Amino acid sequence: MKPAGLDRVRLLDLEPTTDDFEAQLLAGLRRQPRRLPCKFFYDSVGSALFELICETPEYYPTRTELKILAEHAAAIADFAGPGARVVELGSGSSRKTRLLLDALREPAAYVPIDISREHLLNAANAVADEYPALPVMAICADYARPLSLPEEDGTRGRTILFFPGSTIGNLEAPEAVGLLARVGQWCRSGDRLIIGVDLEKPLEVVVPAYNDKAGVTAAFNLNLLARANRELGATFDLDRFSHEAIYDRAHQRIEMRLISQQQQAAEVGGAWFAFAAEAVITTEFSHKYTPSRFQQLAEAAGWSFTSYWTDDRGWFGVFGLTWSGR
Ligand code: AVJ
Repeated sequence: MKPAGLDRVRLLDLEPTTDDFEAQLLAGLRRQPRRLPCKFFYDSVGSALFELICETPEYYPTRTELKILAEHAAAIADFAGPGARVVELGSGSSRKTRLLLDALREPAAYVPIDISREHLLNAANAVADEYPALPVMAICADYARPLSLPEEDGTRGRTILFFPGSTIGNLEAPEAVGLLARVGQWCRSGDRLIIGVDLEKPLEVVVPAYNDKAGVTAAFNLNLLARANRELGATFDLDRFSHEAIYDRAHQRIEMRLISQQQQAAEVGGAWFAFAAEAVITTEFSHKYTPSRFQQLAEAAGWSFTSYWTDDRGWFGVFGLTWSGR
């Protein structure tokens, strides 16, 4: 049986491909230091593991951001204005979106964009079910690559880019500026960006968030190699790599790594890679900003600072930005 609402979700599938995974995995293993792009975490296993990370007691960002969105929903909706078309980057489970949609006045459409097709469709269908009057157009794509949005139809309010989760923190500053400038191209002057950003805070809070006791983050990290084995026939021995997450003070970021526990080799796409004992593969950066450093970054991309919402402890920031670039 088809889930209700399935007919109402239009899918634009730009097929973020697996050859992309193979090519980028090979390139990342060939360079020194070795580094793999974190977007490949999110196959269906990885997306499910990420949802579990959000439930761990240590991982504060999701629940802190949800609280901010719930508490300031009315102000955020005012900032968005009536008749908004909500375009979400990396929509995941769309849980945060509901808080926004509930507060908005007559949203014109919901356009979730995600790299993980199954996850995207499930979330888009659930939203379509719950908001019967809302047109939903799901886009399966890697938004880190050039992408033009389908034309919207006629009369509407603003385009609201919704980018929660502090995913922007996974990029290094120049790439982050590039992405925010690029998505600005979807906007007219006066359109909005509502973006969640994880902030600097005591390391006793940050570091455990990436080293949860139950080992969910470790499983999420190792899934990158497991995925390579599943999809590309790679031969990583998952028992001989371990998860590590350290805080790099010089760069104000968490760095997640996979560490080879012994000397070993693995085959990927016909090529062999040798790993010394303790060899490091960096798999993710997660930058922590101060509000003013993030504001500068957004302004460098053509967004002007309009509003800011945070929690009691100032752990996480939701920025309301206005497109002023061209
Ligand atoms: C949701 C991508 C921002 O960097 O905190 C969670 C991903 N990695 N635990 C983050 C993640 C390890 C997360 N982002």
